[in-house]
Amino acid sequence: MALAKIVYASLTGNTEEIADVVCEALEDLGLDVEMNECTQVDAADFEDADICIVATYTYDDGNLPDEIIDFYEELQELDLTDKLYGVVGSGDSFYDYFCKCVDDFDKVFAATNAKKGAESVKVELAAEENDIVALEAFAKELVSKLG
Ligand code: FMN
Repeated sequence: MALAKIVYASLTGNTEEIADVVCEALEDLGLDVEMNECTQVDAADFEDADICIVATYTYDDGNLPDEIIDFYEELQELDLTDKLYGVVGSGDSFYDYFCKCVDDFDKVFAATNAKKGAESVKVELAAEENDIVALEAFAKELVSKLG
């Protein structure tokens, strides 16, 4: 059975809920899923996964949350050829750089040679019904790309 790993950063819970939605959707599609907070795992753990997913919020002026910086830097060192990846996250459009960290992780994943399995999903604060639909579609799209 294919294995998906979801790594998330979440200060006030919005991104964790988003990660939960993706996790449940992938499980419903028959995958094994491991979900961990970003300080509890190494980026190299993605080497054992078929699908690698990051869920992150964006902090001040479009900066990465402090707690995910080490993970982000480790990810830059990896070769994830033959893996699928996807990125989701929460932000607040009140700020200039809405969900910028989602795009930052997208770029880093692309540089690892992983293949983008689904378009990123950016959520305004907490996920609402339309976001849940988009997150479930994201999961389905990723699974459809498995070889
Ligand atoms: N959201 C953005 O999209 N871009 C930002 O630059 C940004 N800066 C923030 C700075 C501060 C001090 C705070 C408190 C929030 C900021 N946000 C920004 C909004 C958070 O990303 C948003 O509240 C998100 O839902 C938090 O996710 P969490 O509940 O998983 O911690």
